[in-house]
Amino acid sequence: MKQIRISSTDRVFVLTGAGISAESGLATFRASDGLWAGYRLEDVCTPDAWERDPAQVWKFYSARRAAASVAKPNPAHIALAEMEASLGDRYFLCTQNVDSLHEQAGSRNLVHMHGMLNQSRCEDLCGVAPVHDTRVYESFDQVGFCKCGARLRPHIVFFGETPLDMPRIQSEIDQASVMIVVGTSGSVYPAASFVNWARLNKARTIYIGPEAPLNAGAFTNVIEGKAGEVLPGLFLVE
Ligand code: BV8
Repeated sequence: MKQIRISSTDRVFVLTGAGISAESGLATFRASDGLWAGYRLEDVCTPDAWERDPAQVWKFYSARRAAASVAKPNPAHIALAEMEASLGDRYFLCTQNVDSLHEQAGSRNLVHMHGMLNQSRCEDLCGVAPVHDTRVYESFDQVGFCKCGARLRPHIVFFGETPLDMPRIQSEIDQASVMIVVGTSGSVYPAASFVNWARLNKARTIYIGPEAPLNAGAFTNVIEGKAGEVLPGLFLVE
């Protein structure tokens, strides 16, 4: 595989999706045996779902916590952490994933734009910060309460809710000369628009995954393959 140069002046923005965690054993969303195969989005990942059946939402996210608790970073997570170590503050990682595999691999300068499995937050957004919470709730009556008395919910961005850290993400995209997107179908916005924003700034845009994403046309390079096999050694950082 021909290596892709990262020059001494390049600034890199990386976006990852569920595909980068697939080789760590975590299900993606839209694969035939994926997360959504067992659930309807509307039943587990919307504010209405939370209002209507919070127990079902916690059942879904508790199962995700259990799966994530035994997953380990794969060579793709490690390759990105090594790229960050080489580039320092010329590297930024935005993940759509809610697992902590990037952190476990050594990534430091990152945001989780759709939240994190290992945190819970006040359902009323009372102002109390999200709390570290890895509990796998067997039943809804085990779910704790916020200091304000409201129920705790997963610290997850549901459909219809505003993604986290958007001002920081926008600023990093505006400064990036290279955008690397790994393992995402390009089906959810605004994440699927990031590549278009990068192209507006004349950035090189590279996609890595086994099948072309829905927004494949916006990429200067589409490299087909599994992230854990293709990413290590793909980029030559000068
Ligand atoms: C918002 C929660 C306003 C955490 C998630 C019409 C047009 C534009 C927008 C909309 C629209 N209609 C509705 C919207 C808005 C909506 C949206 O996009 N809906 C979709 C369905 C059309 N978006 C929202 O509501 C968002 N909020 O828009 O607010 C706003 C906008 C801008 C600024 C301020 C406010 C909030 C969306 C967040 C929803 N929460 N997750 C969780 O449960 O995990 S979304 C969830 O699905 C993920 O977080 C991720 O973002 C998304 C897509 O999943 P992927 O990661 O791409 O996974 P998928 O299974 O789809 O694909 C896996 C890929 O991996 C595949 O391509 C596969 O080939 C590849 N792969 C497989 N194996 C490997 C691999 N790749 C590499 N290596 C491998 N081994």
